[in-house]
Amino acid sequence: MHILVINGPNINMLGIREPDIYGKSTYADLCDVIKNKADEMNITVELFQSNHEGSIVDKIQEALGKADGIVINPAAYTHTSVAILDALKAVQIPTCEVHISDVNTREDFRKISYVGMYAEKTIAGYGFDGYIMAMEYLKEKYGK
Ligand code: CA2
Repeated sequence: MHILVINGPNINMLGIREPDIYGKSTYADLCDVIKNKADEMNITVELFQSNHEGSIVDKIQEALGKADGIVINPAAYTHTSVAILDALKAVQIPTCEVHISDVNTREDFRKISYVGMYAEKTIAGYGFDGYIMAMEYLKEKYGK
């Protein structure tokens, strides 16, 4: 099984600011956690981070026929991007949405998720563990 893990804008800044919300670990730490878990689960992962909406759309389109599942933290684009929603709908790859923080207990604008209108599962507020939970969900449901 092959899973594409996408992280959106500013996730590359993890550990540098706002540790009270997003923790002290860095994006490199997050990548290590995901890669180690993927090895343990006997699945392959590709990690992609971008600050650009169009690059994320391109990556989702390129996943067609390659990825069996997508784990995505669209970051701020969660709350704004119809383009990312449409790309996910176009490729029809099983998708889990992840948020490090609990978006439902923060500002009202973070309660709206366009990606959540396609994702079959949303995991929020579990820190980096949310990515692992999403991989486990996809493996259990679609693993081969
Ligand atoms: O909780 C999450 O994972 C979010 O997707 C993170 C986004 C935020 O816009 C979403 O509402 C919830 C923010 C990405 C990281 O932003 C940073 C900002 C400053 C320092 C480090 C990271």
